[in-house]
Amino acid sequence: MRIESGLRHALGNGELLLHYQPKFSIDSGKIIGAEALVRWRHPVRGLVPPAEFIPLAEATGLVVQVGEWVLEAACAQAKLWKDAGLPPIRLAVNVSAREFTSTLPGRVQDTLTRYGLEPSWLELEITESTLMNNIDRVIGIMDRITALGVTLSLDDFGTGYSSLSYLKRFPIDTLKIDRSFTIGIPADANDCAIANTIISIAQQLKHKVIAEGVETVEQLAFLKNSGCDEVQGYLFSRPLEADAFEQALRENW
Ligand code: G
Ligand code: G
Ligand code: MN
Ligand code: NA
Repeated sequence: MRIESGLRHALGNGELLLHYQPKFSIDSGKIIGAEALVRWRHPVRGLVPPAEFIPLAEATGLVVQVGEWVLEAACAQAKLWKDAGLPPIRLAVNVSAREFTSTLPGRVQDTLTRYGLEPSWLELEITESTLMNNIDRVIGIMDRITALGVTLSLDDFGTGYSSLSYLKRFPIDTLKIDRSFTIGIPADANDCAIANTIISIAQQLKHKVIAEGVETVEQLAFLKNSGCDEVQGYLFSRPLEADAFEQALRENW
């Protein structure tokens, strides 16, 4: 309860901020995008990671307001980078199941318009829990979002309920291999098999595939050999403050 009222206060009080974790093309080694990750700069507790407040925000519904703030902040930042002449990248925003409603496409369009931002700058990462709602409704919202030119990626793929028969109907651009699978590469034969299977599904459905949580050169070598397109993880970069990300982008694009 205290954390809930604290979070409500944080929203109005400018205590949330975004960090940006770069995403890299395996082929070129260049930064091709970033994932925006929210943090809460708490006056007493310091920098609170999302794992400590997003689940609560999801349970209380506050995640809708958090999500509104995140989309706004991410687009504002992308606009600053664009105006600074930085190379165009795709900035990914995590969207909770509770935010994935019929009002989302309009809000996305409105935000892009207000910032004068091309839709190619924005990606939404949705999780499998989003897909557990009425599937035709979800696909309708997805279609409206992709019609704007904004791409969708499927986060935490393979960790939850995912029906392969629906997967082919989703207008998604990218599948994300969850960190819980990446972690076992190359020692765990099951994790290797799962990663290879996800890559194969992505290729056959004409989606891109990114592995998250890449921490070792052995993982990178395996993923490259398996045909994975993109990587994200501590081997390359932790989530960075905006200035540090901008610096990384200038150096490695
Ligand atoms: O940055 P960190 O690894 O602590 O993030 C933990 C999790 O919190 C992420 O896996 C992500 O799913 C979630 N998360 C981070 N930022 C956001 C956000 O802006 N919105 C939502 N809904 N979830 C987020
Ligand atoms: O749930 P989601 O995948 O959106 O969140 C990504 C989270 O994973 C972020 O909080 C980020 O800080 C964390 N993360 C990113 N890369 C790595 C990594 O290579 N190793 C570990 N252990 N965590 C990572
Ligand atoms: Mn994510
Ligand atoms: Na994930």
